Amino acid sequence: MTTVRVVVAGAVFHEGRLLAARRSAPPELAGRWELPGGKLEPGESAPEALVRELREELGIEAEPVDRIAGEWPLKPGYVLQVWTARLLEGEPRPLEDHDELRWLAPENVGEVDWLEQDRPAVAEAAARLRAG
Ligand code: 9L3
Ligand code: MG
Repeated sequence: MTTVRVVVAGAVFHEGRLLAARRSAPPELAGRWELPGGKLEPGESAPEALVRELREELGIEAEPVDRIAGEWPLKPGYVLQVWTARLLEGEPRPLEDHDELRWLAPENVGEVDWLEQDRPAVAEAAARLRAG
């Protein structure tokens, strides 16, 4: 049996902007921008994993809001799911796996070099921000 592992990422919104994070690792992904997140641990739901990952990677408290419909293949055996999330507390800092962060207005989301797999969810997140 093949088990597909889920990676959950957050489209974190605050004051009408979307948080983008530049990866510092692994080497083949370093320099590319993503919606921050990571792998589910055994027994975790996607929203639970997202809250944990955002705390570990960025030092923020965030509340998952809605799943963005879709599932995007990553490296073999992994798929990406994306949730919108609201920043509750803290100023994001690149504590782990990132070296730069940016808050992007919806009209500026195209300014960074997103990982291919994140692009459909980023487009949807920007559309939701534009819609208010
Ligand atoms: N990944 C792709 N897009 C994302 C995230 C959070 C992750 N928005 C890919 C990169 C890695 C794998 O998923 O190959 C696991 O991510 P992590 O645990 O290294 O963040
Ligand atoms: Mg991660």
